[in-house]
Amino acid sequence: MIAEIENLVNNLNIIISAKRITKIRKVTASTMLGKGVIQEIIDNITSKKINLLIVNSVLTPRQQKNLEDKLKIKVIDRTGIILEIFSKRAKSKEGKLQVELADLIYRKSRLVRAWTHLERQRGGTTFIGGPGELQIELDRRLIQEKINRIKVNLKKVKSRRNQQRKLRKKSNFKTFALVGYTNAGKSKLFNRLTKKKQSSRNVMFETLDTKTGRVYLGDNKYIGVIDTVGFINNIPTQLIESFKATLEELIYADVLINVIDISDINYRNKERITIETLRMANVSEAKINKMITVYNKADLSPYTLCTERHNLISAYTGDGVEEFKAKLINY
Ligand SMILES: Nc1nc2c(ncn2[C@@H]2O[C@H](COP(=O)(O)OP(=O)(O)OP(=O)(O)O)[C@@H](O)[C@H]2O)c(=O)[nH]1
Ligand SMILES: [Mg+2]
Repeated sequence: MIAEIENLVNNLNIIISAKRITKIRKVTASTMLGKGVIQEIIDNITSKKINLLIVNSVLTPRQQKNLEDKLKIKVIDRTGIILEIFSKRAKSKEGKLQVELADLIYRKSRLVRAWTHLERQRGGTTFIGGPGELQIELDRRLIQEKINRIKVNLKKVKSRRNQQRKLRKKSNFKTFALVGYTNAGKSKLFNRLTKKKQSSRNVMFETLDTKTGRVYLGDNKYIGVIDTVGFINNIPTQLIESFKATLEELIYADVLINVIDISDINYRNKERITIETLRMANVSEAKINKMITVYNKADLSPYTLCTERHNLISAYTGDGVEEFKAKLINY
């Protein structure tokens, strides 16, 4: 899974000068990492002029602070990186609100801010120099007030969504929500099915917002298909908490479709992570049990198309998609 964090980090235009997998036999409570590893990092910092340490794990605020004090450079954990990617991707007002909320919840618990919005506006993700180094302590009360304001705004989003759902119910459509690991090809499949042009790129978390489209199944039958945000291993709980409005779509959808990139050797693991994340998002067991699984990117995999049994498709070439669509009539 080191490739995954590297991918995320590269997406933020951070240059990786050194990386290391370390087996932690005994967690040092104050810094997570032991003395030996810390010394090795210090040596690297000096020899390679490194100014940021990324720990691909969840650090407590105290651990982060202690590491920063020892290393004299910024330290960021997996949650921080994922939140940073999300804030880079958010485009719609709702997406931005939800990401900001996650960011604030994260920061509220931190002793020191990882970096400020001001810094971001000034020069992007530079990590060194700038006002961030002054380690401006954010007034927790101010953060809380901001959190409350965002929550009020998101409530309005929620009621708008409820309204839309009611309309959908009236039209008697069954809705199918595409779920799955980030980059599995949900948006590509959504485009194939609905003939819409949802952005689909080879980057993680391209989609943050929900989009709905209509699909004609023939015989005067239509269904609604929903494209939504992708999941990842160890998804920050702050994101689940703040993306409630988006994730609620999954609770209200009639059927879920788990889109899996079968060309990925880790696909079984990702299938499991998706199910765990759905549970975290309060999706019922009944809905998880009747979830349809579709194996995408068949064009990149050695498996041969056997759509009848496996729902093997390629959203890219279109192979198997019509056959898969035909099966949706039965739900
Ligand atoms: N070769 C191949 N590439 C595919 C296929 N489906 C999707 N892709 C590519 O995989 C990448 C990710 O596709 P998306 O549709 O953006 O994936 P997603 O699941 O929506 O990702 P998030 O929005 O990040 O959750 C894009 O570069 C797509 O072109 C497929 O069947 N075959
Ligand atoms: Mg997408």
